Amino acid sequence: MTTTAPTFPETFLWGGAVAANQVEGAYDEGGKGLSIQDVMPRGIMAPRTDAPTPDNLKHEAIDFYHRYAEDIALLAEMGFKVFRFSIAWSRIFPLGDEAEPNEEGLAFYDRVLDECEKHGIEPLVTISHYETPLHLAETYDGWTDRRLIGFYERYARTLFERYGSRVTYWLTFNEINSVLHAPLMSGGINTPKNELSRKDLYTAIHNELVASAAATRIAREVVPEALIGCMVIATPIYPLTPDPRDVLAAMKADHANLAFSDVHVRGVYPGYFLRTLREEGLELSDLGATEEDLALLREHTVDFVSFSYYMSVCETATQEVEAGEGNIMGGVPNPTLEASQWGWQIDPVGLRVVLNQFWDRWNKPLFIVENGLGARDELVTGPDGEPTVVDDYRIDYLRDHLIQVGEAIADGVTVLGYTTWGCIDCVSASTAQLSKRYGFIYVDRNDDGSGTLERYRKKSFDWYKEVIASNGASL
Ligand code: BGP
Repeated sequence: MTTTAPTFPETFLWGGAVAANQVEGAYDEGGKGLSIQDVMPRGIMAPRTDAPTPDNLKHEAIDFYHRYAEDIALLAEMGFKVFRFSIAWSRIFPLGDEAEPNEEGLAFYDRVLDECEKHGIEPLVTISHYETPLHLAETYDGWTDRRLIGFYERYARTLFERYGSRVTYWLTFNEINSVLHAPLMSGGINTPKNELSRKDLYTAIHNELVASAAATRIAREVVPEALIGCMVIATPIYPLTPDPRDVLAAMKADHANLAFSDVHVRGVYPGYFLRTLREEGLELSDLGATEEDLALLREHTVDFVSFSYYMSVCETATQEVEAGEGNIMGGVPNPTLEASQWGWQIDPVGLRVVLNQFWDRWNKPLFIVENGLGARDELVTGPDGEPTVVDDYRIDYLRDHLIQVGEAIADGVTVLGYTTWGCIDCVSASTAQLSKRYGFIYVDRNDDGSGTLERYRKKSFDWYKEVIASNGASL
């Protein structure tokens, strides 16, 4: 097998990604309401708290709310072409269901966009990234209630009207398929996972998909030049053995994820999804799906498919194997792969596999909007006397994955761009800690909340700068 040097299109969008709740802090400033993240101090797997508690690192996070200009300047120094960030719904509509937006919240993102424009960085905006207003979780049980569709429509319209002339790329929901595994974080569903009925879970999925299509319809009307993308967790699921029963188990697990983009892209619920519903004793009508909903899904499909990629997993129907560590997707470990310090199995080739699978399946441009290595970094003094991190492990991870992106492009896949996750260190979604770091930029803040919040360039900072400057040739 020959491997050619990767070639990226001239228009390739190189950059990085963050989410509001993981970087902004200022959780009660500027008229912001509480979001579900403000009562999730211990991450996805732990139960929520009754009210905000002082140990919640997201309350200050890395203080991007006050330091955004300095941070975006650092991203610009690396040559970023694109910066993915999310808008905190509860900054714009503090409760989520009120009639009028909060001007102070809107003005903050104007300022963020000003900085992006100053540096010629294209914004890529996630409308909802695990930040459902807490009031919607507590009063409506999140997306299980279809009234959220209307609240989301109002929110999305407000964003398109305010920022539409400045933002081309929009994502409706971050990792929409994660609602299967993390209903509170992903779907603002307050009912604990073990008490949530399948009917309510599938209703929430339907409501989110309809809301996404509704936002797409509004974008077509308000900003016809906008490009709307869906966003899913992409995890290749391999059969653990060649036994056809394992192959089938892997296919079924894959279907659970593919269903979301099948609806976003093709506009109809796939047969295998309807079968899953039937096996649960449900029909689409039990989820409250109306003829109007189905027409909306059909008529307002997305322009591109975006995804996060961190790992692959295996499935088996024939063996007793313990589930993999640390990831929300389930599956069992692949005996051929190494794992990160948090048990996420590292599989660069899987990225090429998934890019090909998605391209063949949907024929829509793809955007890799998250990829990276969470690691414990050690701050040392660099040759210039400045603190730094010698993160060769991160460079290796990113290089290996980018080479596979190049391979997929050579396979004929259209890839719009690549934004690494947590381009600046931020609070981790799964652990709610700062010690799981992904950035090119180190932020001096520790899990106990101590630290100066100073920013330092890691070794990977200069490496990525060179990758961007050479349009991938330096890989
Ligand atoms: C994705 C989320 C991000 C981000 C990333 C890394 O699932 O969209 O918000 O946090 O994973 O995960 P973690 O922070 O748990 O390492």
